[in-house]
Amino acid sequence: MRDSDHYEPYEGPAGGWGSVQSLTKYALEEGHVLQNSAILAKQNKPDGFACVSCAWAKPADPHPAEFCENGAKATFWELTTKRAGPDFFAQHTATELQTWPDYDLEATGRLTHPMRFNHETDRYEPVSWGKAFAEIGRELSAIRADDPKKTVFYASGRASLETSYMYGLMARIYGNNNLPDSSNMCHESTSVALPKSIGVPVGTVRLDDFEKTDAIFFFGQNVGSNSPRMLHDLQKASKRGVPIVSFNPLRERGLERFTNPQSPIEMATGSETRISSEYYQVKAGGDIAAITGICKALLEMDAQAVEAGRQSLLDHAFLSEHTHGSSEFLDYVKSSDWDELERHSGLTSEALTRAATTYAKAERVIGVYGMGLTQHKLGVTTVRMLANLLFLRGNIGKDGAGICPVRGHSNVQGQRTVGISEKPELVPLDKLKALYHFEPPTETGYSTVDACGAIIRGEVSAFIGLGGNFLRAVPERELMEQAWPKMRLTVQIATKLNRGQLFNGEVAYLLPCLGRIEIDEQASGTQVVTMEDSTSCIHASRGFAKPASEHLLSEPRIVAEIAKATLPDAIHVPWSDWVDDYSKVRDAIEDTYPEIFENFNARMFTPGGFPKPLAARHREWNTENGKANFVVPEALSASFQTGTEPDVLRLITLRSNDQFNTTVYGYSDRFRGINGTRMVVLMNTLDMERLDIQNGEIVAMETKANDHVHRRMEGFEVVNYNIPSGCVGAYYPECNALIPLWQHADESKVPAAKSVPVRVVKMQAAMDQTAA
Ligand SMILES: Nc1nc2c(c(=O)[nH]1)N[C@H]1C(S)=C(S)[C@@H](COP(=O)(O)OP(=O)(O)OC[C@H]3O[C@@H](n4cnc5c(=O)[nH]c(N)nc54)[C@H](O)[C@@H]3O)O[C@H]1N2
Ligand SMILES: Nc1nc2c(c(=O)[nH]1)N[C@H]1C(S)=C(S)[C@@H](COP(=O)(O)OP(=O)(O)OC[C@H]3O[C@@H](n4cnc5c(=O)[nH]c(N)nc54)[C@H](O)[C@@H]3O)O[C@H]1N2
Ligand SMILES: [Mo]
Repeated sequence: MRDSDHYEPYEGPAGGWGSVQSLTKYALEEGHVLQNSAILAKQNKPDGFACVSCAWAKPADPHPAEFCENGAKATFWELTTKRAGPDFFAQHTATELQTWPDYDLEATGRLTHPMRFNHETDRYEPVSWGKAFAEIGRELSAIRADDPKKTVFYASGRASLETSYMYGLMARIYGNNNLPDSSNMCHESTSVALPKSIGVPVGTVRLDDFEKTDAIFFFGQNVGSNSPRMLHDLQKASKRGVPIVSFNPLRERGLERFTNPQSPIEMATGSETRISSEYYQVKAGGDIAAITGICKALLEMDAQAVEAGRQSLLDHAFLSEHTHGSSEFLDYVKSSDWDELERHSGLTSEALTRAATTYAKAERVIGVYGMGLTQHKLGVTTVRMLANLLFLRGNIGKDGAGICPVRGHSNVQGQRTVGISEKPELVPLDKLKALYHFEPPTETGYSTVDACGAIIRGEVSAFIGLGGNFLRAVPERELMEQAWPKMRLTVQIATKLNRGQLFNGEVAYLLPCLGRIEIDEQASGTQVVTMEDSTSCIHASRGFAKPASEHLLSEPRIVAEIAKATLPDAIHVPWSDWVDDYSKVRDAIEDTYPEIFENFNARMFTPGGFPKPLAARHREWNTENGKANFVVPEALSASFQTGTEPDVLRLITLRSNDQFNTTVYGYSDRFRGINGTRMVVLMNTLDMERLDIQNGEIVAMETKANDHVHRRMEGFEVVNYNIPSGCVGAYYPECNALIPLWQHADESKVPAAKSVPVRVVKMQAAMDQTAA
């Protein structure tokens, strides 16, 4: 037996000196230190730019440095001095580049020229923008004439409201609703669950609620890595003595303790703030059972209180006036069995009773969550269970309380607001029809999973990617990579090279665009763009840096040029005027969505953003029955039923602290103590003993699925880790080859990336090699 070479437990807090050191390293590697430091001062400021990393709210009264380690990394990564220009592409074939790791591909730097792929030389070659748009337009028109549903318009959640509005409009005039979005792999479970529960598709919490809350319940979100600025809000709450109760299979450091790197005193004295006051290592997919257990304990305590003549612990007035289905839900909870709840959650009844006691003591509770809830078979139900829990004590629609999904990409929520959706019923088609004089398509388009299925079946002819790394982010990687080149046209609008761009249709383009931090000059002058954050506040963002190359075009311009070349019939859309002056796109957004975007151009610089109206915040329920709705869960486990086979484990695919989705910044997952490699599998001692697997051993993983696809990956180093037995952890996107496409959340179709049924398999050959 040998130890893992790549694991050493991390003892420090989140933030602190580690984050300063980590940043200095990136600043040096990516160049431009001084310029970038000046630019960082503008990050997330009312007159500055919105961070390109996470979607967490931007306060109206920002800190002098309103950024975090990972936000600053994202800035350095975009403003790098490295370039992947025509010389680079002349030297490397796509076949060669397919062997490079994700990190190496993006580390080549910013794309500089529009490129067309030449299948004969197996290389990207420079092309003029004019030729590129003309050919893309011809190809798209030909496909449209055959069947407009054969084209997919994907968007990753970074593009601005302006670009997104134009992109969605282009797809609809083209003739389809094939507008899958990264949200389909992410918070779509939220977008399906919350309208049914509370009548809005988004969270109800605003930043100031964190100042008024009495308790925070935190499910399946890794704040220290994925939304570190939120640690400021949590730290302040903790210092007020607010309990923070976390449910997560892993003991994530950011959820445990934090040293604010922006506080000189904390840095000098090394003082830390506890974040979680209670920490429950729930099993993957165990949250439905955990929440049922909390509710059960609450009911037991309530019965005792009432019997003793004390006040009830439930908010009966709220339940009767505002909700539907409470008695069915309470009956369900009462009839649930503690043994079953313990088995499915992996938590004891004592632990769940402790959490319930904290819940019962607090007048105002916020429920926060992330991918740990949404990326499961019953992801939609799990989100609704959290709403159920909040309903019991009237914790929606009052100050200091509410539900808080922490969104992913910096404008992913906003893209949905302005029409990027495969679901036409969510878009004001009548308005679009009146404004632009066309017949909008009414058939539901492809979600991400549906688009993948159609690509695998050979039913898609063209794929346009507005940002992102679709092929690397989706499940079923091997089938997808085989099917992808069979498309006629693939176009990627991007800032950096990634693996998805190395698999190409017969005609393929790589179109480089400005990043959000860069100055965007158009005919009317320097432009600003807008986005919506996780708390539904809408902000302007102004670029400050010199563009990476003089050949870059802005995203609105690229979308407009493709639209003009493809849709000669769209004579009522002023594409060119919009590009000349983005404020005119904002006027169009306002005309289309007057309730949300009233006075848009005037309000976009409001410090902290201007809020989107949210009926649920005022206890108005825009649901079918006009009530907030309880749900009775269909099962206690949110995961796929893996049967009784003990060797089938639930694989949780994880993000490290050194990546943004498929963008790998480096190989240091500092808080988890994993360094130098991403090919690890985190395993519990009991599972290792049962399967006779040693720490540091190199193993394979195979998916347990009753279909005919053999999904296997080799070369994972086992790290003996504090993770519930029956669960293993490994990194996304490396593991996506193991996720069956059909293994997604019911209703929302979010790939079930947090519990893939796998077997960990010994690799005899590899072991012998290690021993030798
Ligand atoms: N630096 C950085 N920031 C990011 C991103 C990034 O990659 N890097 N990605 C952005 C995007 S697009 C998104 S969507 C968000 C993602 O941010 P998160 O929502 O935090 O997503 P993950 O890191 O995938 O997983 C969240 C946590 O869920 C836990 N978990 C897994 N399974 C379960 C379960 O069954 N129950 C519970 N209770 N917990 C579980 C995991 O241990 C992990 O801590 O972050 C955004 N911000
Ligand atoms: N197994 C597993 N799979 C997952 C997840 C998981 O937790 N586990 N998470 C899912 C989630 S939550 C998400 S959101 C998806 C992410 O899926 P995507 O959003 O498709 O992927 P990203 O990795 O964010 O995309 C990175 C690329 O975006 C491009 N880019 C960066 N900035 C810009 C810009 O300003 N403009 C343009 N045009 N391009 C830009 C760069 O070329 C970069 O290579 O992955 C999903 N897949
Ligand atoms: Mo996401």
